[in-house]
Amino acid sequence: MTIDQKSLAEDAEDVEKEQETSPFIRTWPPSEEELDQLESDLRAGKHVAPIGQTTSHVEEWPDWLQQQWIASQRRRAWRIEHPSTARTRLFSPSGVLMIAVVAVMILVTLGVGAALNNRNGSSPSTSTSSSTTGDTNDGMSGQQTTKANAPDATQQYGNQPAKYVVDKDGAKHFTLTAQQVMWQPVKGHKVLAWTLDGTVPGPMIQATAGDHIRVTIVNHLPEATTIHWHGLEVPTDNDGVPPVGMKPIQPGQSYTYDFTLQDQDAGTHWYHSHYDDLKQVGGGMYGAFIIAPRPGSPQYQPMMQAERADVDQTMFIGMLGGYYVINGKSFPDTPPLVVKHGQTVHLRMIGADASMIHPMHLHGHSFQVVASDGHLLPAPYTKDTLSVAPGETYDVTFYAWAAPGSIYPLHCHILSHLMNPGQSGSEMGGLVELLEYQK
Ligand SMILES: [Cu+2]
Repeated sequence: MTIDQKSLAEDAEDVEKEQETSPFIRTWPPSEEELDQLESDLRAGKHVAPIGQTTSHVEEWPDWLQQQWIASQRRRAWRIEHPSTARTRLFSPSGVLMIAVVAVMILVTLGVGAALNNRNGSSPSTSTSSSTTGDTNDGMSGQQTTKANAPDATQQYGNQPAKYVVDKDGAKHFTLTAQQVMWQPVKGHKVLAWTLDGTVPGPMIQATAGDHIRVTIVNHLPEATTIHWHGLEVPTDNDGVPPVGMKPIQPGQSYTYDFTLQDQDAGTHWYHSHYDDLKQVGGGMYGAFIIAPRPGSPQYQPMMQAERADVDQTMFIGMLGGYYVINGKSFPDTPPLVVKHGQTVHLRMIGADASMIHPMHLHGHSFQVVASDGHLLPAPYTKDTLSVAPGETYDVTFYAWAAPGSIYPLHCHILSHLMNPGQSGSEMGGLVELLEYQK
């Protein structure tokens, strides 16, 4: 017996033992009684299992997820016990009811159509359906559905370089306005966005380690806000987390953050709201904070070398009003990454999603992961799929080897993230962007 076979046999024994001792479901499909017992135990907060004892219950799951899981197991058990064919479905009570409802609807529609035709005296093709506009958000994510008097966005794309003035003491002084706009993740579909300066993502702050930075946030939102400088070593009163260190910035007020960038802050970072986070960050209130290493600092030489590239793109990956978005846009409206054969490309991926990890996969190329959370890795590694978790940033580089005119997708590999609300089948949307080689 080789070591591998031995460990496999031991694993199988362990699993058997675990199944015997697990207080959870032992047979599949579970019986109604077992499901009832499990449900009442879960509701009573029992079964806080040692890690690894079972896969059927995770103690950290929130209530709603537990209930969802139980419901899914019930449905599954029911389907296994009651295998249905098209015939049984059609003649089941619900099937018969469905046929009756459809028949009534057809009759009513014909009746209304006929009445209208009689009134108009002609035009059998007159449509009686009221058209719905794709104007407002499809309501996939509850927090975005608030009707607001937000103006339409005046710019189509975010990530624009943030402008600054130099104060008398030499500080670079940026001013960003927090405001709501109606934003289009794809043409013709507007969602309410919480933004800085009216775009998703907000303006890109670019600076150099050692810079003295001031950022004035003017709050034109209907509620309070703050900005957190994600990944930067700033004093607690500038960290942007109420009630720790600072008070929230109330609507109509402004606040100026004031800090100096450290050498260890060099790299790809970002800023985002830290107030009513789900609504504000989930609504698009974030932007890039790109910090170049200070010449002469320990970070300078290695970082300039590792991240040197002909093409530099920042990609915020997240969700907005029910749409999966890269830089605030869903495919096919995500701007392409345009390269020339022979160039080197530097992608800065930033996980701006409120809850999901997105495994980003590049077709036809592998890339070097050179930095994470802004910091250079001791040894870069090669990947073609990189999971970007909420809050993380990654710097990856690759060589554009392919022939002029080539096109490759760069997309999330959770396939349900490649759809826009209302899409189905072969349509593609969501977290896809195209790597396009110039001809
Ligand atoms: Cu994804």
